Amino acid sequence: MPLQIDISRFKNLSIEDHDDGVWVVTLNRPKKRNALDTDTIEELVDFFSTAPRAGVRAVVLAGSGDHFCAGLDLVEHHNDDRSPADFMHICLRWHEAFNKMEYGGVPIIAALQGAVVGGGLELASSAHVRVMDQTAYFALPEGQRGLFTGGGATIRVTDLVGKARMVDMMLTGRVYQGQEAVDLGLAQYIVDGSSLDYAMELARKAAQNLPLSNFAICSAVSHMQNMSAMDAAYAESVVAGVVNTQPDARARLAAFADKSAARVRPNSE
Ligand code: 1HE
Repeated sequence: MPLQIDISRFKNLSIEDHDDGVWVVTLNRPKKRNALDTDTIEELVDFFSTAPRAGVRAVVLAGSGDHFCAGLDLVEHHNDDRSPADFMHICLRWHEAFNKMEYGGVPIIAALQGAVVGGGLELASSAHVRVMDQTAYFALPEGQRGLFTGGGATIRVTDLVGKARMVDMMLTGRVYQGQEAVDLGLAQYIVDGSSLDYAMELARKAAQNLPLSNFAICSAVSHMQNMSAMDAAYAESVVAGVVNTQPDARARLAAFADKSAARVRPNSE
């Protein structure tokens, strides 16, 4: 029996369940540019801890208003006047949420617009696919604010753009946008229209894959990046042993064998 997600308990996230197994999770504090306060992080932990066991087949992660996310709630941080230990524990909760996303096994497609900055970029980089519209821009303003990244940018943003660009972004506040952001790997898609619409399209596509295949894609690849090549090859064999012999795949393989399944073709002009 899958777990139920009680959407009434979410306040800073608005959550919609679509019939096709795609859920839309929207940061819902547009007046604060969706800045990440402690309650929002707890709600992300809650949702993404439950989603893999609740039959969620794909998630679109969005931000309401003109900006995806302005990062750490700087006003809350200022008002709370936190101790080093307090803030360490806050960062650990961010990691809990973002690790649940990256390693949870449910495909997450982020729909980006406007500012994707600081902790907002850390959040976006925990998704598996990022779609940006023409307004989206990426930056790490931590250096200018007298701060340092605490939500995984040193790991995930560095993975996306490389160490030298990550350090430059932090030192100089450099902003990336448009096609250049895609070329660097900050997003995989840029669209002229709505990033949300395109993210939905991609999520619906991913949701048609078998859940066990998606689980492997959206957890094993990340785990294997943390392993030695020898261990990753071993782990890949074990995962493939389980996934590639799943009974649910037999109908898909039969359709290929009897030539009724779609073939892989180049994109038409
Ligand atoms: C906020 C935040 C926030 C806006 N925390 N309240 N992140 C940053 O350094 C980015 C800070 N934000 C901005 O640069 C701008 O707000 C935006 C470019 C995102 C949007 O600009 P704009 O002109 O549309 O909005 P605004 O007038 O600056 O802000 C509107 C309101 O949102 C205002 O609140 P109000 O009550 O006065 O109306 C702002 O205070 C509020 N707001 N951003 C709190 N970030 C685990 S470590 C992670 C470390 C980091 O993430 S550092 C990067 C922080």
